[in-house]
Amino acid sequence: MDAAYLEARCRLVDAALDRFLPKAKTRPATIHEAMRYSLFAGGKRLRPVLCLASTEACGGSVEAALPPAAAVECIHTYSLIHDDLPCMDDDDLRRGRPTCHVKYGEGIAVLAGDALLTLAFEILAQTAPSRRHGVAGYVSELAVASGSRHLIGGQVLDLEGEGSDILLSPAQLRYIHESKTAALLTTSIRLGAMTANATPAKLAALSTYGRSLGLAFQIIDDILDVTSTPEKLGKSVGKDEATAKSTYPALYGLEKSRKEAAKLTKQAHDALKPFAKKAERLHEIADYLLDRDY
Ligand code: GRG
Repeated sequence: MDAAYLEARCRLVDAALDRFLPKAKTRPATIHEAMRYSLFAGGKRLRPVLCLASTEACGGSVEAALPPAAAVECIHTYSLIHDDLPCMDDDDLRRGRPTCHVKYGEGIAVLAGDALLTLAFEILAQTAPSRRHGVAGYVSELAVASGSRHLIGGQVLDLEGEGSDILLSPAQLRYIHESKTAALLTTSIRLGAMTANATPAKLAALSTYGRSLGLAFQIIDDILDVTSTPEKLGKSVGKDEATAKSTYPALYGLEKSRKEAAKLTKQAHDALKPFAKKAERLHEIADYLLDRDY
């Protein structure tokens, strides 16, 4: 992956987020500070970068895709803040910093998550419609991916599986990964394409890419929980094993999990055939995610 491209994209996304977010001093300052604290803590910006690369693959303008790119990062950050709360995963470290509730208290952390969730839709509503896709379509796309059938639904199943000493079946595990991880990644990609007036056929191909990429991404995330360090990842590690959580490494072992991630990444590449050279960045991102060590 071209590091200069990634850095430039992250800078563009960060500048857009800074513009879209209320200033830290806007009253009541605590909530705006807390939102900014978690949002600007150094995430990989994977979802917005995918959104912009997908726009490029469809021949659209990166500028026009900045609102959806910022919106998906707000949703993602909200989900991390809430996932780290004591009533969920109870984590102290995220993106290399104390988690939002450790820094600001639980009440403010809940509200900072809520505020980022609602702000995401405020930002998304500012996206210009394309010929085939209107603002209602954008809003519906993000609402469905973030709602009880996908992002939140996956978290519910994860919560219900906690404390159980029975490993989930492969189909159940895949369903959780699809809901919790792949759905928002796919929607980030689809929104970028929608702003570029993508045809239904292109959207279908990008959905296949997103689903395969999202599943591979989650498997690698689970592998890194076993093999990496908090210094590298900026979050706690080893928790899955300690809590006997059902993950790919727990079900299949590390080697088989790596093979599955590689197979899914190949499927992601294959889905991009209709885009030929235009999908170069999407291909690079898929390889970069498979090979990452953080
Ligand atoms: C709505 C509370 C709530 C949760 C939804 C998304 C989610 C479920 C929980 C967040 C924690 C988690 C393990 C999510 C799975 C997806 C994933 C691996 C997130 C980490 O994403 P990265 O690596 O993070 O892109 P950065 O910090 O780089 O943005």
